[in-house]
Amino acid sequence: MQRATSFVGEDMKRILIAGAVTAGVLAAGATQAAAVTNLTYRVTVVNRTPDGLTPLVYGVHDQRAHLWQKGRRASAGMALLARDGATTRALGELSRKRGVLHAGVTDEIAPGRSVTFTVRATSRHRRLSWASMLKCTNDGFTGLDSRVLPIRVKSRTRFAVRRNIPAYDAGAEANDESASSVPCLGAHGVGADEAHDIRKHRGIRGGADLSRARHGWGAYAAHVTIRRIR
Ligand SMILES: [Ca+2]
Repeated sequence: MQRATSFVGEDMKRILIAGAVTAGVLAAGATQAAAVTNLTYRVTVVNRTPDGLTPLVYGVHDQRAHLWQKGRRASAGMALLARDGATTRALGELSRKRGVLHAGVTDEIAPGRSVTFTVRATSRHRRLSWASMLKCTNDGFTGLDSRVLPIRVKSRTRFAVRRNIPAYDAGAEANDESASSVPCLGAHGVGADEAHDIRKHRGIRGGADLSRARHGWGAYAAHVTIRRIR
């Protein structure tokens, strides 16, 4: 009887130890959860091309998600965005990816003008991606891929990420520069397919319906400023 009591006592001790370990794990988890910081950023994108930029598709995410990547094939949604400025499919794709905190669409940007939008992030979801089509191209776009957002704020006015951004070729549509396939020339729908990885855009060649002098954009297609505001 005494032995049985002792056995129960040992069991109780194990249960108490297990309970203490579980409580410790839960407490550690709670500490980690509490350590997540909410962050808010203001993003301004300036159109540096002589023609329009279509509405931006953007998202805030962790290291798992990408909207597009240089050197990789464009997704179906990104191909549609780059070929025709269509945002619905790209936004849907991005919204459903693992690690995405939130995603959205801005207004379009006229030449020389800008769009400003606010994004919320956390210390765990602190990367920004976006893309916008250059309307006077076949499948040219500009944007950021998984840009890490700054966490320190030196001052509200002085600290920001500022960056010039080139244009990329989505590798989905041949660059025929034809009025039958370039949206800014009145085309609806898309031109002939091509299939290569996303790469830096080689610019307007001229000789068809686009002119390098009128539609070319030089080294950069956009300028972005990212400022933490909270
Ligand atoms: Ca192309």
